[in-house]
Amino acid sequence: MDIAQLHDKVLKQDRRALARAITLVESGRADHRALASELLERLRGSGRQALRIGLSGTPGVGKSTFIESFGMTLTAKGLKVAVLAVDPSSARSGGSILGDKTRMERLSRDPNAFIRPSPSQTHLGGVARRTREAVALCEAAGFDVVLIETVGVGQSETVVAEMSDLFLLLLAPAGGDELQGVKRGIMEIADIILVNKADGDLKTAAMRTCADYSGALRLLRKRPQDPQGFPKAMTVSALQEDGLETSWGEMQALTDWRRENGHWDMRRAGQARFWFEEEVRQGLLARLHQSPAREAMESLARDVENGSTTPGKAAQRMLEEYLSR
Ligand SMILES: Nc1nc2c(ncn2[C@@H]2O[C@H](COP(=O)(O)OP(=O)(O)OP(=O)(O)O)[C@@H](O)[C@H]2O)c(=O)[nH]1
Ligand SMILES: [Mg+2]
Repeated sequence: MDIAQLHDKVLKQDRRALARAITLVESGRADHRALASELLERLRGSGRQALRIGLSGTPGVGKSTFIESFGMTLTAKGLKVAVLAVDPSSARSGGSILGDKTRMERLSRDPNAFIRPSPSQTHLGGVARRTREAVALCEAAGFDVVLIETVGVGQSETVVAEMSDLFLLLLAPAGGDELQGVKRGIMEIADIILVNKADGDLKTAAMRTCADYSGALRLLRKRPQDPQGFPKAMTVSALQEDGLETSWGEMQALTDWRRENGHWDMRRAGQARFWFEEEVRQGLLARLHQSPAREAMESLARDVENGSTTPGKAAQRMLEEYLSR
């Protein structure tokens, strides 16, 4: 594979080259990893930055519908939009973005849009790196907006938030008692809560839910990266394409403020540090499962079991002899 050529084509936004580059970063093969690293290192020089928007919501809340109509709103403005997904549960069927590519029919045919199905991986750490690198590729290819979708299960929201400039939480209209259903930790990372399906019979309930969440957001601790009025909740209808322009306006207002006040750069720097540390942690963990560390671990564990050494002493030996190089 010619990395220099791939690099040039990605920079020129050649979609097939971009797809190939993403396949490369998704590969687990050692030689592919090396090529992917080289490609990413070269592309780092492009200096291009997209607005990375993380989007989370439970199954059925309308993520796909929203991405399609919101994506179309953006492409109609001449913006180039890429859609990626973090989907940690390989067990999940039907709702995956892969199946969605047919559902997001209009957007996937739009020349200004690029939709990439989520890599089929069970390990969240692996998915995180691949998605993060795919985001970097889309950025280098000159996309203005990169949407990163995840289903609201477990920690995937946090992973997506750590690679986004903005984090959107999509909710469905509900009775007030369901407010507790959204974990506090998720509320705390949301920049904008969108209560979807604010149309027809559901409109009143959506407005009530929105008011409930507005109240709940006001009770959260003030974050330095927010101007007055953020984080905020608002209603949209992805199906009827209502409120999309308004929500885009809010996203821009928030982004502009953060850029002007240094929070954009600070957040990106913090994220770069976070992912560096995370990679080191993951790399160390991986080495525990390789020879000779694996065998040493087993043998020392037996020594600890039969009392011939202490856990502390054995751990020290393990770290110094087998993981220090
Ligand atoms: N009334 C109404 N229905 C909507 C709206 N948005 C989505 N829906 C419907 O809600 C259902 C689920 O929508 P999807 O967009 O597939 O939801 P999703 O969050 O992508 O679901 P998963 O991919 O399974 O996680 C579909 O029947 C949509 O037509 C909306 O704004 N209003
Ligand atoms: Mg979907």
